[in-house]
Amino acid sequence: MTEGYLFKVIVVGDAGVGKTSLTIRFAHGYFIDSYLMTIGVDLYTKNVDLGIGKPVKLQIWDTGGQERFKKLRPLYYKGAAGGLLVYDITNRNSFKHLKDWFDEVQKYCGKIPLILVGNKVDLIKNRKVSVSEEKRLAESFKIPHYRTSAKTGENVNDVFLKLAKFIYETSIGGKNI
Ligand code: G3D
Ligand code: MG
Repeated sequence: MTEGYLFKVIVVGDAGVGKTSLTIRFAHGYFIDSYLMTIGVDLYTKNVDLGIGKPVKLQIWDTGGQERFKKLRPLYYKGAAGGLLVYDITNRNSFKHLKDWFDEVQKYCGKIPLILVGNKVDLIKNRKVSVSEEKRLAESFKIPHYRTSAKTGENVNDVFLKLAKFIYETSIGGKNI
């Protein structure tokens, strides 16, 4: 009998956009497992309640600042059930590079559930990406879009929960545990 689900979640985007901060903000206070740290990946796990009567565990893989380290990629992407595509709303380049990140995820993982995440919304006054640009990109990727702040916590839980639901509903990559 199925007792629950385990979803591997990846968080991709340029260095400095806040991937580690978002992950730690979400997983804070829960068991942190860093056994892959030596190969440049930190692993965080957190249970989420999707109201489905079975536990869902998110296992979040965070690169240890080696976003562009090619050798790590196959391992990092292998078996990912879904992911966050993160940019920094105050950094135009991080937005421009999203297409590359999107293509890379598709190359290694196929069509897994993804969410577009504009982080650092607490710095909205310094935004360098317009609402219409964000909207257009999310539409072209056909994925939902959120703005978050790892600093204030705004939308952080929601975005991971939304992704967990999205993965569950599409039932791709969920493993029984
Ligand atoms: P990364 O894992 O994608 O490389 P980090 O990004 O989580 O290491 O964050 C990079 C920097 O951005 C950090 O600042 C971090 O504190 C900051 N940061 C992350 N999320 C937010 C946010 O939501 N709002 C604001 N204002 N800052 C954020 P430092 O100064 O340590 O480089
Ligand atoms: Mg990091």
